[in-house]
Amino acid sequence: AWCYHLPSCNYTTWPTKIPHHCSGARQSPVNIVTADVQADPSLTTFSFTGFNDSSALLNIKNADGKSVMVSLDDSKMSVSGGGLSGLYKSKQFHLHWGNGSSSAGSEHTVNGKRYPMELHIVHMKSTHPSMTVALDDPTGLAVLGFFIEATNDSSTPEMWKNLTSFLLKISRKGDVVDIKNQITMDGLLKGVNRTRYYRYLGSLTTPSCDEAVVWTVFKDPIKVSQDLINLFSTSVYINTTAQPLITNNFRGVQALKGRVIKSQPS
Ligand code: BO1
Ligand code: ZN
Repeated sequence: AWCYHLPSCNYTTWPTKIPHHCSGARQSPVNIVTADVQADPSLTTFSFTGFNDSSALLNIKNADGKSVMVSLDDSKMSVSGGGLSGLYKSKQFHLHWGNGSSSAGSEHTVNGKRYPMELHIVHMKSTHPSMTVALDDPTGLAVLGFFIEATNDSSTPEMWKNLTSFLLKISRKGDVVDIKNQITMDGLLKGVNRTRYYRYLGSLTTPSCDEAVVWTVFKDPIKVSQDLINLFSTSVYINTTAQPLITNNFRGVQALKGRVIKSQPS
């Protein structure tokens, strides 16, 4: 088993314990060095379908004591454009965060800067019959990553209060709560410029680290109040409430190994 909180099972051990994938040539996350990013005119704007549909967010779960995950209705939510080939259906989103006292919780970094949190919306290429098949395709998944930056309450999108109000109900591993018709993806992404992003080919950031992900990391962060950010590191546990809280559930940055990160021409 792997973990985030113990040296004996954290991400520094994954490459040896899970050698098939976690030590490959296109691992994620990475540090984005903005001076090395290359312009790519094929990186057009995205089309987002169902991001305004509150019935597309099904439930919120303490996902295996590793993260908080919202399941998405892939018959209602999808993305296309953005330099992706074809349609990718939305499966789930989840979050990565720190330990509350430090402001470091994101997986990707920009010029070495780590944000307090990162949100990942996981998509699967619509032509694939299953996740197993998609994970064998170098572009089978598209993950949209959004940094979360701490701000004062007044600019926090209202929808983050709705989302975080469920955290105390999913304290224990496996806990799940229905959230249908209460939250929209657009509401959580309110105020974020979704036209400027980084693009590179990478992997899942957790075991089995499959190298099947077209990564999009948006430049503009979501602004969420520090109080609401702190609820993640103080509400959800790795197992029961007698065990540690889920904190610092991010992987360290991986070597680019010759990869080039792209962005739109300015
Ligand atoms: S991430 O976005 O790179 N942090 C990431 C990490 C792990 C997964 C997805 C995204 N795991 C996969 C599971 C599949 C599952 C799929 C969608 O997520 O390996 O079994 O179907 O939920
Ligand atoms: Zn993730």
